[in-house]
Amino acid sequence: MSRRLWLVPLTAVLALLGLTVTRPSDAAATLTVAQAISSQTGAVGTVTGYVVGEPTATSTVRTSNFTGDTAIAIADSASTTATGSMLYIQVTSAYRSSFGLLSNPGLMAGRITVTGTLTAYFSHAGLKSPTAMTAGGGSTTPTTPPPTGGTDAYYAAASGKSGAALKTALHTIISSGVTTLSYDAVWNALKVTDQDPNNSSNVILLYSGLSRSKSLNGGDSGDWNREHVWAKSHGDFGTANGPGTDLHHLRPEDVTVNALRDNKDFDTGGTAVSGATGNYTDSDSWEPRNAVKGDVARMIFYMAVRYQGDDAWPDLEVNDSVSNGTSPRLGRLSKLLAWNTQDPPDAFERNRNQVIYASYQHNRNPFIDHPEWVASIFG
Ligand SMILES: [Ca+2]
Ligand SMILES: [Ca+2]
Repeated sequence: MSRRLWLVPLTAVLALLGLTVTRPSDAAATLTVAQAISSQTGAVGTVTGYVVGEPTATSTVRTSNFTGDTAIAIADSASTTATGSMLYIQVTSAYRSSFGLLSNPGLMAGRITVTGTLTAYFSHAGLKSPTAMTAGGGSTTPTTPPPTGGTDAYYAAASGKSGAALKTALHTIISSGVTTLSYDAVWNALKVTDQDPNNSSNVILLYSGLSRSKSLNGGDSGDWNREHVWAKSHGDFGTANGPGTDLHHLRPEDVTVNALRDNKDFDTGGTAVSGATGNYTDSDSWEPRNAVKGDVARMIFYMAVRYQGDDAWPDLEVNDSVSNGTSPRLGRLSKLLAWNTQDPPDAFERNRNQVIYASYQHNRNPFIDHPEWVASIFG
């Protein structure tokens, strides 16, 4: 018998015995929730996912008004509502004060990583007897990959279009099937979308570029908070689910720096900003540091296309002014156009676009995927 022929029956025998060949490196890999659901073997595993509720029965998961600290449900997307796509986690006494939803409702939509026994809980795919639970994705979580086959399918309806027709097509694409977040859920989402690639305990602050602990979210000096890059007073859209909670333009920023940016339009010039090296400001405008000039521009262009006044929200548009006040306008267009070219999308910006698409809102910023579309629509 040749060696080649011998290998086939060996594999078949292993399959009959219910065994699979596993390389040692695979044993330590962090599982997705989908992988954990299909691996209910009674073995110990580590799973990462987003907190989506409190299971109270096999097919019942509470998403508010939590009743206890003893169980949580996690999923691969923060907006999952189908219990079949969830893993039920037993929260034993050692972890209840930190990971129970009654005590910590702010965990909702945050990512956690848990190690324990992969076995049924509530007669549902589960993980019991945890030996480790941590907030965040763990240090080994890879960068979220782009969609299989790229984004051409997502943008199919915009193919071959330019100018106003392109804007209209993109508006429809990025406004379809969108999940909106509550303003409270934005905290945990930013801890994922803006995680420091070199330190999973931290987020990167937009203007200052500093890496700061995720746990320092808040309103005091030294904390970071939720910067609306499209200042929310420009259109006065507030923080109800909508433009005021749209992750595509919300970024972590130091509380003091955020207050200095205030609701100013963007432009070059001014004096150096204390605590945010490379940023400049004067009485009516803000100039971000070079490394995020393009990021800022693409966020603003996204908002102008996403919000067209055909829903409950104002039609946001870009103009060349820096004295827009509370009108739904933001400037300065000529500088934003230049910044988009000067600072093209990098890995961090592309990753956050993908995370927002895959795990939160299910829409993309077209100008990160196709920066050349900026000039076609706004040039
Ligand atoms: Ca950049
Ligand atoms: Ca618009």
